[in-house]
Amino acid sequence: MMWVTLLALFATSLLSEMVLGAQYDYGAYDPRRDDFRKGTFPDGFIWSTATASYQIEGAWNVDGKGESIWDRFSHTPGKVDRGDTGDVACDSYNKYREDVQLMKAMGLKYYRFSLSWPRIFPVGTRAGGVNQAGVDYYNNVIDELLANGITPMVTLYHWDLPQALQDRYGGWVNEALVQHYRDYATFAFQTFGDRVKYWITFNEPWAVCVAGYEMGFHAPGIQGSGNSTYLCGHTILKAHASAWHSYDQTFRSVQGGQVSITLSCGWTEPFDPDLPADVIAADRDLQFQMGWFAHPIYTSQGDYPPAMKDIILQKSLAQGFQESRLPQFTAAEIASISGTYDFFGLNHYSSGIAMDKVSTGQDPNFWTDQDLESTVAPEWPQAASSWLYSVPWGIRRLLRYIKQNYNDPEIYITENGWSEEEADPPILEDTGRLCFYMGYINEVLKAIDLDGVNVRAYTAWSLMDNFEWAEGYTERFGLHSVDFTDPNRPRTPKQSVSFYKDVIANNGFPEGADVTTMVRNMWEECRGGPAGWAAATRANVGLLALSFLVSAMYFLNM
Ligand code: GBH
Repeated sequence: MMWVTLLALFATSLLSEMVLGAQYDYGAYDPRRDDFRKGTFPDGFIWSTATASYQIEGAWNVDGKGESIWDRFSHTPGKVDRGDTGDVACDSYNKYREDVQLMKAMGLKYYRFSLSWPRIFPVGTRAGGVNQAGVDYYNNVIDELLANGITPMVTLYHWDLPQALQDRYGGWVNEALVQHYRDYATFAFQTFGDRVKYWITFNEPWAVCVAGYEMGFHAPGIQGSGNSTYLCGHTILKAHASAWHSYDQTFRSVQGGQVSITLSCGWTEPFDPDLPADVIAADRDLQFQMGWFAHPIYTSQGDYPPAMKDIILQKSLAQGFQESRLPQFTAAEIASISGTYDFFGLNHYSSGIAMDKVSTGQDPNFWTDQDLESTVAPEWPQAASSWLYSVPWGIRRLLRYIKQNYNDPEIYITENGWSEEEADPPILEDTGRLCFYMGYINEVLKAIDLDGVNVRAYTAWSLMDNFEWAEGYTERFGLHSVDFTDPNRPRTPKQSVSFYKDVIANNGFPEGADVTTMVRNMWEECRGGPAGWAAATRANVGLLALSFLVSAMYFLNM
């Protein structure tokens, strides 16, 4: 009798260890999914913040800079909220030394920023001439960073195309941009590559093509009907690969740097995980967001994802087109794009839920091509941005997906962040952002420790409030607040600065350090109660002790 009881107890304890132990099952109802995890990040982990040229520099028409499509777009009435522009923005063209001190005060050793193409080539082409003042500016920024112990990570294209290239070619739908982009990238490698070792060719081609060439709410403001979006993506993939090869052939052996692209992707859960059609729809959503660019670059078979090729072909034929609206690569192009990476640059913010829904309309576009409907969970906290929800566990699932589908690359998280509304006085106690960062960074730690994902860098968007594209200055993503009504554009740290500073100093969440106390208190506040790490630790220790006791009794034949 005793034996039966003991065996039953043993089995129960084994079972509870399996369920509650180190292994996470990703089940939506896993009660430990959101537990806090203590621990530090791998040695040499990169902590960074990011900005982009048009969003911070200002000085849109000084010292020989050419006009960009964002200058043109923001100067066109009705395109940007309230008519805001990046004419002055954070005035970082003049205040970059101060920006570097903000980073230094946070203990940051890396900074991701972008070059304005028309500040360097005013009309977009090498033949059209180099603007030396623009080159000097970026030399100064890079030198200032290095003098302060901060490593630059440079994005070559964060959306501010020279307007001249838009006028002459129609922008990214035109193949001619491949060579002009290669010339620009090559010039940047040549000029700055002695000091810059991390290059990102494009920031978020999805946004460039969907917001710029399909929806039209970003520059150049084109409302496409069917294939301008895919043509844009096609050109960008070729331009990226061409620049990567330029670096690989000419500069890599001398400069020893790395070149990749940054893709944006939210995580997508199936609406009904038991319905195969929804599971496939959720994956299709990821294919249209990320696979579109990741599959050609990060898989050895290359080319667009089969799911995308199939569905767009089928829709195109049904709509009376002779061939797919998704352009085709030649075998040589597929081969020359595949493998053009040194790491996986990821911008991740939010999550969604997708269900399968066949769209019957004949209207050919990027959305009807996907046959899905998206929603969010009612309990997800929402930021000031309409598309942004806090779903910390989403980043862990996405990281694992990238590991599994794209060749286990080194992943550099190149953006992650949270917005609050513009307010007077500005919101400096930005608890929402602090909680967002804490939750997401903690899930990145789980991805590394528990799922073996090779994450090398985390980058907070953004160093400071800046020009938030079509939303102007109405949405604030900064760790620092910027007063855009003051000609001096003063910067003030928000509460999240002290949190991020502690995380950087401690390389994560080690036990015993000061950050632990702060994190513990804030974690409970963020989760609305002490359900987090303390309780979980107690439960764990209790279960472990019980299982030891039972096993010991069993082996001692008691
Ligand atoms: C980043 O993109 C940008 O790189 C950065 O410049 C920007 O300031 C930051 O985000 C904050 O917005 O089509 O309406 O559903 C963010 C990722 C992905 C956000 C696409 C908007 C879709 C909006 N973006 N997303 S919508």
